[in-house]
Amino acid sequence: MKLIIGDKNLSSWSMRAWLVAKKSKVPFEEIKIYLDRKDTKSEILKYSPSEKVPCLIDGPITIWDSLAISEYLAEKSPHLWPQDKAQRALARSYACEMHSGFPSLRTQCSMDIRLQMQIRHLTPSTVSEINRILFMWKNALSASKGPFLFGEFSIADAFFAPIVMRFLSYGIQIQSKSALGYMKAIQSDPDVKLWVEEALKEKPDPVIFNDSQNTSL
Ligand SMILES: N[C@@H](CCC(=O)N[C@@H](CS)C(=O)NCC(=O)O)C(=O)O
Repeated sequence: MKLIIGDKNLSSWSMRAWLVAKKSKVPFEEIKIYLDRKDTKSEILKYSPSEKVPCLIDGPITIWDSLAISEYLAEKSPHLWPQDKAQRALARSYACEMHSGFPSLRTQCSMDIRLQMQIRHLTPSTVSEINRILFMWKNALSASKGPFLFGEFSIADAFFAPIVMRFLSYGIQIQSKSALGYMKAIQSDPDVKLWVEEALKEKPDPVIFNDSQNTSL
């Protein structure tokens, strides 16, 4: 299998699929395409018809979108979802809500693992999305007793791992004890650690500004 991903520092959807692939225990080759460069789109298009990463290639099968990739891998490695039917349904709801939701948080606090700051202003919709996430985490963790949302690491945790990265980068003040414990568990996971280590090693391209009007890359 080949997994096509974006920068480890920036690509939250790649991080989700990559964590699921690691936890699946199915060996894979990783192909990294740096985002926001002149040739990003054409490079991604060599593999992914959606022009987005992540994309998984398994022989003749191409799967794009982090959730589709996760479900594909869960067919090979059923331990990626909880065993219990009701828990599995709940874990899927968590992952799907993450996949389709939280637009304000994703826009205002995009993943940037190298970034360390204290954000001064959060929009009301970002605040309410953060509170929703904390409420979801509290409910799952109080039922499972942790360390992960449904006990063992599942696809739901892979989907929330980039949220933990954002909370850390933007200095989001979390008071919930269970959320702090969960964030520690995510940070201490060996695969998350490896992703973060590799993100820290990436060298961003310097951005050169100029005074011609309306030029981008
Ligand atoms: N819904 C998609 C979103 C994928 C996505 O937006 N990927 C971004 C990187 S995190 C991308 O490929 N951007 C490249 C571009 O827009 O040029 C998923 O879950 O995989």
